Amino acid sequence: MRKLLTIAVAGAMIAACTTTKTEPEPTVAQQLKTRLDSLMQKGIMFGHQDDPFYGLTWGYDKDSSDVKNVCGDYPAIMGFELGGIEMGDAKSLDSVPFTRITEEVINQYKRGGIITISWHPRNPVTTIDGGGLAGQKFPEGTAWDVTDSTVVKKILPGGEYHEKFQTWMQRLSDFLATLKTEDGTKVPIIFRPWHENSGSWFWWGEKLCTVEEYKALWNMLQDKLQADGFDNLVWSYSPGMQDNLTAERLLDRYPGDDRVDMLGLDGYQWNAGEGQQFIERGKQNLTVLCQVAKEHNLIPALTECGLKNVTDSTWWTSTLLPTVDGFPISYLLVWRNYKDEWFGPSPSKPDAQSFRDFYNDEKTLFLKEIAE
Ligand code: BMA
Repeated sequence: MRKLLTIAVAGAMIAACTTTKTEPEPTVAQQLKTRLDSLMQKGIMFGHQDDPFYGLTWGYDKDSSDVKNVCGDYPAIMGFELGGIEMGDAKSLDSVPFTRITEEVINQYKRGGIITISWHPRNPVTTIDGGGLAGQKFPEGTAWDVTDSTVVKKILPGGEYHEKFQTWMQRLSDFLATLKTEDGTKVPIIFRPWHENSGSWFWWGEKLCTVEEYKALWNMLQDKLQADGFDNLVWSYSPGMQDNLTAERLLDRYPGDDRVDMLGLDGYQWNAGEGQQFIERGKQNLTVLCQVAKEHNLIPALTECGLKNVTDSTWWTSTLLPTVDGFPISYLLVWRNYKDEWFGPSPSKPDAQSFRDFYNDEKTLFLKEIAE
């Protein structure tokens, strides 16, 4: 009897344990990852940098977008750039007021779209303290200033500029904290710092720091933002496209499976006649990207791409679509429509029809097809 009672009590305890055990609520970032995974089954999302701020024929109107003005729908993904926030500037390096960036991030979230953020922080060693670009000639002091090849080392713990960079990271953190709705809901963000590190045009580029220093840089920023409570960031690691990319090459500075959620590539076509090379290189790179992403349980994406000034009027359907066709990537994002250098469509340009055909293709996803 006593034995029976013991068994009954033990059984009840086990039952109580299993029924009361609750799964922890998924974080905002985990929820975005789940959404990205399921959207990937539907198609490839289209993204555009700085989409709601300015276009080729307008600037700072409300509810405008060159993409929407061409095809009637917003991009599924909008890219936003935070370069300048580290200085405490009011406007980004691309002249967008940070208050407007906060507004448009929230607008895109509320309409059911997805947000990705890049950051081209100035060079903390060569930049003039507190002085913006005053008196400095481009690229002096900018992210593209590679005159000092030991910047990363100098901002890591123990480095001469470590404290200065901590202030810069704090300013970034303070801005990210503004990305929430009125009821305090944090906006999910794909965050893509220290990108294109396989090239050497940014101060964090390949020839400017060792593998260990690069990883320490990644970890320093990630640890800081995690300590500040940002569980709404999906971390995207995005080197550049390369000729004959290999898995080893793609991963040679990879911060690790516990630190990365998305694996991206950035790759451009610079001249009209080079579409075939873009397709071939793109397919080769995407093959490796998708394979590695699968093995490491990462979400693959073409995190930046485009043809400079869209000088081929059929580019969207003759080049971009065949490049990505058949690859299970989450999204592709074309860079901003700046008057001197643009990558998106515009109603005022001859590629508008090709873009509408691209929009109508069943593989591409725009806002209306992803909004819940
Ligand atoms: C580059 C160019 C620059 C811009 C930077 C950050 O590719 O578009 O003009 O400042 O991105 O957005």
